[in-house]
Amino acid sequence: MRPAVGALAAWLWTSAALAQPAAPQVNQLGYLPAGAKWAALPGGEAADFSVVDAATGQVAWRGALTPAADWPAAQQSVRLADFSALTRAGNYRLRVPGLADSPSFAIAADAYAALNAASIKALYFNRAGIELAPEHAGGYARPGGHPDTQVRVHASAASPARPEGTLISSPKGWYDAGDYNKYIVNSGITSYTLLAAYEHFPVYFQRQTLRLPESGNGIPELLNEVLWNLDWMLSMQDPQDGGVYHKLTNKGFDGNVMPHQALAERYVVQKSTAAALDFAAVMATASRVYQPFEAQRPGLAARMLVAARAAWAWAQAHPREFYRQPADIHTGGYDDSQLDDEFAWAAAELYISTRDPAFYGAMKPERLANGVPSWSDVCALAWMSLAQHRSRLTPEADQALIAQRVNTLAQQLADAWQASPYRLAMQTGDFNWGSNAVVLNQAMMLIQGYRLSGERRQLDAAQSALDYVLGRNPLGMSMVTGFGARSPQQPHHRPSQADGVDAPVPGFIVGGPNPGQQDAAHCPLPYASRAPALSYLDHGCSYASNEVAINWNAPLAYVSAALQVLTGAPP
Ligand code: G3I
Ligand code: 9MR
Repeated sequence: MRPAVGALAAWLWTSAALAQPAAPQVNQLGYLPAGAKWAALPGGEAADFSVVDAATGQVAWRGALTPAADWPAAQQSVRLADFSALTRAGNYRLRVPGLADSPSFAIAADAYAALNAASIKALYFNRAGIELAPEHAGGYARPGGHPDTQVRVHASAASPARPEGTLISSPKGWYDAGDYNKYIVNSGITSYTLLAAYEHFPVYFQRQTLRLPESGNGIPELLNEVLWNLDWMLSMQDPQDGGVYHKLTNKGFDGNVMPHQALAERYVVQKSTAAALDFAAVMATASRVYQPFEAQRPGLAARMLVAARAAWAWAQAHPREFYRQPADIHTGGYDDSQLDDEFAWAAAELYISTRDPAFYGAMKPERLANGVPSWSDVCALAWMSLAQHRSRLTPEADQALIAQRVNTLAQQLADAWQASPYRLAMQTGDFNWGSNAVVLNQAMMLIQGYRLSGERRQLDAAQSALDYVLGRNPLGMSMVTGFGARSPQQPHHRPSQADGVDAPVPGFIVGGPNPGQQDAAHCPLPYASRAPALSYLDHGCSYASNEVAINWNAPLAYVSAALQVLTGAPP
């Protein structure tokens, strides 16, 4: 895509927009007829708002704005407009005297269906080791890159059967993000979140079509896409001992080139406890999800469970093999030295899939907290799976504890949402690297609460989170490439930057506002603001606020599908 001019224009636009916010902020894709509908705007004089038909200008709804209140995350005074009771399908704009009209948005029964499909298709666009053919990729077709059939065992990963320099084959998988490396820890939470989406909403995904190379093979599209990554993950296990390499990587990050032009030597690096446990959890989960597809992939489900047990056994024997980046490796770390949550998550998934109570005990459930998940904190994934499978657990499982952990977190998030001047559970300190995914993982946990309790407030708070990433934010932009009236144009994503196509690869959510600004020294333009919720730069340089990543797309896929399915028919 073309860099400088667009970026400068975007920066000027952002600066101007920050100086004088021009329009009410809405979910630029729109709202479900029966869903909550909130818009936001800066503090000011007007008392009322209207929702007008986008074509005719006819007023469809009038309401009162909430009083102005300070929202510390944006260091701004904000007001809200609630038009949840408007349920008639159509295309609308929000109008407030003294401001420009909002971008147009829909109220539609399928408001998030295309977004959901694109959020999964984005992972296809990030597949390693395969040509993207025009019939599947359209204008984003490209040659294959990184076959990874001849990968060297790095010194840190050497073992008697595989000494340093041994060549192994570890093809397929998704590129992690804007870079071209493949990391087990981040692949783990990503694959799991998508498998959970399928376990929770199977009918929705059985009906979805994505135009993948595998389409029509009898496996639902989402599961076809995830399988591309699971096949890679399986090849990252050392068959000799069950250990799992932490990552498959170059020594340093590639330049801004297309996959087939990136020819640096690839390595598998250090077996780690975190990789083994995340691998065990995902393979245990996958063994139950793919079990019905024995005809399509004979033996796969059983092989996955064997692989999960072997990785678990390795982790028991090597409980403190924390990842330590070797001196000659400079790519992403995903290093974590607090692994109680990883142990518990792997134990939970093995328990659910095997029904062996010993795994329930290994979870140490009474000591296991719950919290919004991230690549480094996976305790929530254990509770989420236990709640999903609660009616099929053995008597050892503490049903009250499972419900309590899920509900307590959802209530805390719903309380924070209700108390927030912006109606967002995010606290100022939650805005860090990948903040858009923090918002969406909060929503995923609110949805777990709603699925147990049916408490409407939790669903509404999750809706607010999706609204936020789709444009009801103080930047006034949708954070998903190709979706909404204003969306990221210059993501830190090597294919988007090197493919010669103006528009970025669609369906990716960018990391979002991050006051850490760790990339500032690499950027030719300054961020327009330091305020946590405004600290964002739509420029290819900005890997700390404008990169894409598979683990950020996964909760987007989960939440958009969940709201489609759960919000129901209009009252
Ligand atoms: O959680 C702490 C918080 O407690 C603290 O207050 C705050 C203050 O700095 O930091 C928070 O931690 C941040 C963490 O992200 C949150 O997840 C770290 O500062 C920040 O450095 C860390 O960034 C990670 C980044 O890699 C750099 O290591 C991101 O999580 C992670 O998503 C990102 O992942 C990269 C891969 O390494 C390489 N591929 C691209 C991918 C996406 O950018
Ligand atoms: O492209 C890299 C991105 O995927 C990572 O998230 C980020 C942080 O590890 O690093 C990026 O690479 C940058 C490197 O760290 C410093 N030199 C500039 C690179 C981006 O062009």
